[in-house]
Parts: sequence; C-alpha cells; structure tokens
Amino acid sequence: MKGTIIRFISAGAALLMILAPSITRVYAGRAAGDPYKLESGLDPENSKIKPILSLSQIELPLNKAKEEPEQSIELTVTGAEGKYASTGLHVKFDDRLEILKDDGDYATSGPALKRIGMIDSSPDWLDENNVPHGVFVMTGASSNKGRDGVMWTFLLRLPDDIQVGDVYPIEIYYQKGKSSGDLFTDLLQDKEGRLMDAWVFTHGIEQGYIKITEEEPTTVPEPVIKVKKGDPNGDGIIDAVDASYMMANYAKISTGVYEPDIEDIMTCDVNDDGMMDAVDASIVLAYYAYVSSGGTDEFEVFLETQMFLRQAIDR
Ligand SMILES: [Ca+2]
Ligand SMILES: [Ca+2]
Repeated sequence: MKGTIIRFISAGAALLMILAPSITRVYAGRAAGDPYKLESGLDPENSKIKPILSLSQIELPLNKAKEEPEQSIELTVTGAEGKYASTGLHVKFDDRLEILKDDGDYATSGPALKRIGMIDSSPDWLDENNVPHGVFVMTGASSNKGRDGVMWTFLLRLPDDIQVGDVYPIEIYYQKGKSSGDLFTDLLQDKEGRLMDAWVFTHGIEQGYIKITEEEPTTVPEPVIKVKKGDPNGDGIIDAVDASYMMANYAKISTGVYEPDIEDIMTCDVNDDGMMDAVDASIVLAYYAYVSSGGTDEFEVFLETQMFLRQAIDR
C-alpha cells in the first residue's frame, strides 16, 4: 500500500512537470474530499482523454461585492468534447455562502449538457436549518454527447459581513460512497471511460473561489457639458430660435419670475458682460444672419470680430 502511494505521488509529480508548460493545466489537481481509489492496473497518466473540470475563480473588489452579493459560479469542462455521458459530481460551497435557487433549482445546466438526455441535481450538505452548502449534479445519456463548455451554474450569495481578503472556496468534492461514487465517464464505462474518470478526479480539477479584494475607486464619469454659447436650446445650431429664447429669458429675469442657472449664463451671456439681455439676443440674431448669408466663422470667432461686441463691453 505504502509503495503504491509513493509511486502515485511520484507519478503525479512527473505529470506536473510534463504539464508545466501548459498554462491551463498547471493549477489543476485532485478533487477535494475522499481519496480516489485507483483501480489496480489503471494508470491515469495513460488516459487518452484528460479533461479539466474547473469552477469559476472570481476576484471581486469589496465595493462591487457589496453592490452585487449574488454571484454566478460556473462548472466548466474542457478536453472532453463528445467523450462523456454519465457524470455525478459534488460541488461544495463555503459555509458562509448561501446557495440560491435559480429558476427553481440549485443548479442550472449549461450549453455543454444541451444534448445530454438526463440531467438532475439535488442539494447536499444540509445544515441544522436544512440550508444546503453544496449540490450534487448528475447527467446520463444514451451516447457520449457531453460537450466542452459550461456544464452547470450555481447562484451564490455572499454574506453581509464581507471583508477585504476573504476567500470563499468552492470545490469539486469527490465522494466515494458505499455503493456508488462520483463519476465522470463514458456510456459504457469501458477502460477509456474509467481512465478518464481516474484522471479527472486525481489530476483534472481546478477548484474555484470568490476572493474579496481592495475597493476599486468608482469612476464617476464627468458630466458631459453639451452647452454651447449662443445655443441655449442645445440643438447645436445657433439661430433665431436661440435669440427668441434669450429674449423670453430676458423678460422673465427682468420681472423676477426666473432665476437663471449656470447653464443659462453659459449659453445666453454671449458677450460675457454678466448680463443676459437683449444685447446678447441681438448678437445671436446677427450671427444667424451672418451664417444664413454664407458666413463660415464659428460663433466664437464671429464674436471676437464684431465691432458691436466691443461697444457692448465698453458700455
Ligand atoms: Ca439653438
Ligand atoms: Ca450679456
């Protein structure tokens, strides 16, 4: 027995060295939970199919985690396209996480299982309040229709007292069981399927987590000031409509009905004399006439070159 363990460990180390250049597989390892009992004569290294089952690894800034405490976790498979049919997997969530039902179920099947005939899930690790802390997900099919991609998604809620540095593990947790254990195999559970099963649970697991990181400064977008001098109605055109608007404003301000705001001042006091009056309106009207008769200068340029503007300032 001892010899077997040592051989197994050194085989694992050798495999890791072989796989080291492949980034996707560097972090894959064995499932949590019960040790996988290797069938004698079956070496997972010899498996032709070496799938990786991975759970979402989410790093979430504290403020975002508080804004969106409900996080979706995916169980994804790669390297097993068209190679599997029967699966039974335990996924265990940190006790502080709450599993939420999504559309009536604790697990939702994903596109990888689209062509799989039977899918089911049941809550597991019920606490004294009957709250589950894990899910058992299973599939069955009449041929090896399982695909690569997202097999399952789980909706989890973070607790209220989250702190920077918190890590909430989410694990594929292998259970041997008395009569039946967890599975990731093909239809016939032939040698190829049994090798794949052995490989997945001993080498092909990438565990997941939600990690709370430092708050990210929320970037408040600068309000876009679209106001333009001489264009109080904001349609981008300086014309008689603006002049009329300014006259109406002038009347309302003069009679004390209306208190101009910063936008009014920016758009209506075109000669910058601190007043919004008929002079400004007449400048706008003059510009409208200028443009209408073929003038091409921008309003600002027009303002600078007009004699009456200077006269207005001189007053
Ligand atoms: Ca306008
Ligand atoms: Ca003015």
